[in-house]
Amino acid sequence: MINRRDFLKATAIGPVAFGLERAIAEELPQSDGPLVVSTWAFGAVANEAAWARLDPGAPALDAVIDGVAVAEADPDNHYVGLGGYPDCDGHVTLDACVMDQRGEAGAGARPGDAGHPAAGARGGMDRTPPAMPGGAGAKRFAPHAGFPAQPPLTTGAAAPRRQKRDEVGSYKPEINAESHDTISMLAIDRGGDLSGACTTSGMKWKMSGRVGDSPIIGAALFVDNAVGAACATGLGEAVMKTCGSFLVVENMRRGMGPEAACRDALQRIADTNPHSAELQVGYIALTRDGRVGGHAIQPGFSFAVRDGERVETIDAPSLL
Ligand code: SD4
Repeated sequence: MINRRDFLKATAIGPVAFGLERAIAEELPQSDGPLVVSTWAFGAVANEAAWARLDPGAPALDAVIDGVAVAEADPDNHYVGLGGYPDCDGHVTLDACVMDQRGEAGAGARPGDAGHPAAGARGGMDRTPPAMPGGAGAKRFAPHAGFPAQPPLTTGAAAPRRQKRDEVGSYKPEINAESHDTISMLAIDRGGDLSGACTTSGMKWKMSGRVGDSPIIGAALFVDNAVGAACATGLGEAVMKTCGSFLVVENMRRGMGPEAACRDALQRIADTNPHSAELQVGYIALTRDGRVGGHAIQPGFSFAVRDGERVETIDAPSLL
């Protein structure tokens, strides 16, 4: 159970700010076949694309890449892919990573105009030794991996957004912004193997050059085929500084269920970050034996689950 008193002590703010404690949801039912789970309610659409691969027997890695590609291609999703919000200079820069059942991983930090950075990260994983090329080198490599430059759809729309940012004067993370955020996805396939992908345009109006958690293995995503997998959404700096997804998987290795494992990793943020009451991080997790769970710091985070029997969006419990 969450120790609310400890949380309040660690965050050094009074109970008035919090309202009532929320109940902790019970662990969700176990699945004995393929399953896909992704962050936020909009993940449900992406899950369908992943399920279309998983159901007939495709590997989990193929499924998650095709799944998140749906969000990456959606021009109305302003936190992922080509429709993403630009940084403070008006440039859309995308971060992504993938990890598979072998523990192989690939990532791209701001790889330029690659519209589908998760597939690009997989291309890098398959074809080059570096796990995380970034910047100009990643941009040069992209066409060789089959990802020709593709200008962001929002280039034209960047100017008004930048103007808005200039009005605001700084970038401040918005909790559960528009309920649309980074997509992180985990899947287990018919062979019982796990994979995951995470893809984002990062915090809107972020500092030019900022790299978030989303391309960092162990932060936004971690897969250990013998144990389970976990992934993140929310303020990347808080996730990175606690090796969030790695910690969730390690918690499951030590016997915690997926929801408890996520909750414990969030408590780590609450215990160490004096600003934790003002930021959002959400984790989802999947065990090797088909149990899923999720948790967040703030109310408002949801995740989408799809298996042979369920098409569900679940409101995650939260520390606050
Ligand atoms: C980042 N983690 O760049 C991403 C953004 C995100 O919910 O997930 N927002 O920090």
